Amino acid sequence: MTVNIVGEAGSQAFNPNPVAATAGDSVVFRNNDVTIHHIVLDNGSADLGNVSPGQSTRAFTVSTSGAMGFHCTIHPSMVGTINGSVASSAPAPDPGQSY
Ligand SMILES: [Cu+2]
Repeated sequence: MTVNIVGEAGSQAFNPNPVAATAGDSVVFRNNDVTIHHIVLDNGSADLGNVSPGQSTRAFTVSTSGAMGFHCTIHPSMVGTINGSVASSAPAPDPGQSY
């Protein structure tokens, strides 16, 4: 999935934001802004490097569920969140069953 970088206005800099992802998804950031950006995950698990206008970062894989923050090292006000969820493989519980 692609997260677009659309400006430098804080949480408005990314679209979508927050990003809904499933563990195992690959995410890239595409720079649709007019200046260079450098996206990293807040927890340090991924540094996607500088990305020029019109370019995309390398992909990284969402490995965990829960909220993961990211930001731009060049413009620290640019912040966003990836909300990871685990792919559901279990069948839904039978609504007729009593416990
Ligand atoms: Cu930036």
